[in-house]
Order: sequence, then C-alpha cells, then structure tokens
Amino acid sequence: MTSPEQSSDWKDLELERLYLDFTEEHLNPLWTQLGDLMPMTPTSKAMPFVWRWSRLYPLAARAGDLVPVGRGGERRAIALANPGLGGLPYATPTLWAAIQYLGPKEVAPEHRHSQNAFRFVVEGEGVWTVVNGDPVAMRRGDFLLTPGWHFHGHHNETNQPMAWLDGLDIPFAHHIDTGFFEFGSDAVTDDSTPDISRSERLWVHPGLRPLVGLDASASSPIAAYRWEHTDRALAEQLALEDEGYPATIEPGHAAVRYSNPTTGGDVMPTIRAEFHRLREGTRTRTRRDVGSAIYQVFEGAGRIHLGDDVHTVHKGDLFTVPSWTPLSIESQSSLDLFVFSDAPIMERLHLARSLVVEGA
Ligand code: GTQ
Ligand code: FE2
Repeated sequence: MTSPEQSSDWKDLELERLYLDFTEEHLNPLWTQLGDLMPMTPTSKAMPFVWRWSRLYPLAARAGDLVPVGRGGERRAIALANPGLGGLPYATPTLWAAIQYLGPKEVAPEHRHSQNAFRFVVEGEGVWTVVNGDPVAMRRGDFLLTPGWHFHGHHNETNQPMAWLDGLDIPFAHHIDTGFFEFGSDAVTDDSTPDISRSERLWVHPGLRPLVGLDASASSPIAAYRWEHTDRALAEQLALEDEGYPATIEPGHAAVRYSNPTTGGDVMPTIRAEFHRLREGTRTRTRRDVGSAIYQVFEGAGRIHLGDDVHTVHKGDLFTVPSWTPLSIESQSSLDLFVFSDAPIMERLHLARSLVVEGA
C-alpha cells in the first residue's frame, strides 16, 4: 500500500515527465497558457505612448547630416518603436509610423512593395512624391497615398529640408508573410513639379466620377487629399452646428474620413485615415475600439486621456492607442488631429467592436 503522501509525490514526478515529453514532441498544453492566449478582453502588448515632435524633428535632422539617402537604405525614415513591442520598429502590432527626412535637393530612389503607405505633412513643403510616374506635391496638411505595388520615389526641389509622417502596414504584412519588394528607377521617372497631380486633375471634382474610372478599385485613385478641402469640410461642420444643423459627431467635434471615391470605403485595404477638429474646451466621450490607432496633433494643444494616464500634447506630437484602450480627447485650444488605424482589417474580418464608456 502507498500512503496518500507517496502517491502525490508519484503524481508530481509523472506530471514533470509529461511536460518534458510534451516539450520533446513540440507540443504545448493549452491549460498553462489560456489566460494570455484567450483573454476576456484584448490585452495588447503594445503600450499607449507619446512621441514629441520637439524631439523627433532634431533627431531626423541629425540623421539628415550623417546618413546618406539612396539605393540600399532607400529611405531616411525613423520608425516609432512601441516600448511594449520588444524594440521592433512597430508603432502598434499592425502599423508602422515613421518620420522621414529629405535634405535640400535630395532624391529617394523609386521602388515598390506590397505594403500600403501614405504620407501626412505636419509642416513644410518642397518635396514631390512620384507615384507610378505621377509627381505629387507635398504641402502642410496634405494626406498622400502610395497604395501597395505602386512605384514611388521622392525628390526635394528646394534648398530647405522637409520632414513628414509615413504610415504603412509593415508590421501586419510581416506577421502574415505577404511582403514583396522591387527596385525601380534610381532617380525619379518624372522630375517635373506641377502644383497638382494628374490623379487630382482626373479625380478631385466634388461628387463627380470620371467615366474612365467606373470600376471599383481596392485603393483610392486620389494621390493627394489637399488641406484646403479638409480644412473647409471641418470648418463647415462647425459652422452648421452653430446654425443648429446636425453636422458634428458630438458637440464641438467635427470629423471627416478620407475615402476611396470608387467604393465610398476606406482609402486603402488595411489603413483608415481621418481628420478631427475639436472646438476649444471640448471633451470627447471615452471610447474603446478593437484594433490600434496612431494620432498626430496637427495644430493646437490638448489633454489626452489614454488608458490610466493623461498626456498634454502639442503640434506634431504622436501617440499610439493600442486595441481596446480607453481614449478621450480634451482640447485646450481649437485642436486639429490626424489619425490612422487598422480599422479596415478589423471590419473586413468581422472583428470590429466599439464601446462608448458611459459617464466618463
Ligand atoms: O517612403 O517608400 O517609412 O518604403 C518605410 C518604408 C517609407 C517609403 C517608410 C518605405 C517608405
Ligand atoms: Fe516605399
């Protein structure tokens, strides 16, 4: 007869042996990892985090002095590395965000990749990005597209440097192994400097679609969404609100989404982009969303209630909102914000969820 004590010793030994044999056979029991793998609500490793423009820009300028741009490195882009993601150049689990810097008369050579990309300009001008041979001027407030597999190169025509925000779905493409890349021309295929692109001349006339472009396309054919249109749309929402018409998503909060005119949906298959304007002294409802987002302050100052913390942000500052993190934005002046997210992925896969937190 074994005593109860002896039998429990025997069981411990057997259990230890079982786990060793699991490891040997490359097996992993669910019961030791369930909490992390199947949480009650999303528990992102990404952290809410703020990067200051006042720190980013001088660092980019130093890189401009020391690091050549050209074939090989391809881009003088400095990626935001979320401190929760192990030092990888990922702003969130799905999205890349970088500050790219091009010195006077510099040229970034052409290439293409399956990853979708955009540029957003918080200050400066003088660079043309050439997208599939179409030169597109970059100016403050403009939102510019480089959808997947479009050739693109950038050239600075001025004697001033220029820096801007790049957003791409690089981390998502890396997780799911969908990356393809090809080099293009060493210079840019068209170094002319038109005020507006051929794409805009064809596509940007309110409510009008060219009959040569009636097929739905996966990404928007509009190469540049200009600040004058964004600004006017937001100003009109607030003016209409003043006149008593319902035009804002909540009091004092105007917002637009950049859209693909061939579908009415998001500009690219993996990336949503929007622009928000809060009147001075407005606080948005606290909300949580599945998926991750990155904001950049375009103008003004505000207090960002993000997770358990509050951050004061100014022009150019960037912050990440990991999946399901509570977010409320409070304006201390009129506050303009650019934001991009992976919402199209979540919606297409029927994974999108939102919650407006009552009473917050
Ligand atoms: O401008 O082509 O920030 O390919 C990362 C990858 C920018 C670009 C980035 C890129 C680019
Ligand atoms: Fe690129």
